[in-house]
Amino acid sequence: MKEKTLVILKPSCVVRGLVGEVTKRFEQKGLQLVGMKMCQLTDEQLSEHYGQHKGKPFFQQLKDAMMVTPVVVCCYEGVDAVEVVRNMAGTTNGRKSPMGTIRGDLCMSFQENIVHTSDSKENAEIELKRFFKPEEIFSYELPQCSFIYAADEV
Ligand code: FUP
Repeated sequence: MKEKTLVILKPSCVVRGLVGEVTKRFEQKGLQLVGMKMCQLTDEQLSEHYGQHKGKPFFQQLKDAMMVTPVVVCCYEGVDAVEVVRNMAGTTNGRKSPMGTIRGDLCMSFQENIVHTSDSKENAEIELKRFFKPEEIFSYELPQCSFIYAADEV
């Protein structure tokens, strides 16, 4: 079944000029871009988004780093999209993330790690609602769909 997931191209991605490189990878993989916008995140949004880290010593620093510049929020759709995108991002620490992953190839940091990706289907739904209005997520035909998936995969 196709599902949707959230990717945030963080300030480290925007400032280092890696937006094209990262989105190219998702495009080449066969994921469908169904939502994309640049926005300035707020402390309130980030307190909710990173709620699991509330009270930890790095919480404010993490939120501040996400507000240094605008970010690009993206919604990608595909079969098992949450897991596929998460695997493409790699592990949290860029210094340890395997080569071939976005973080492994493009960054040296735990926090300044280029992308946020939803970690489960449930969280993807919550996070997409947090950052997109319903009308900002699109539905359109992919003519090449039968070359991306076999008939019984979609
Ligand atoms: P991930 O799902 O890979 O983005 O990782 P987490 O949800 O664990 O972390 C969210 C963000 O908090 C990442 F940018 C890393 C940062 N973080 C720290 O800076 N210090 C920590 O101890 C844990 C997370």
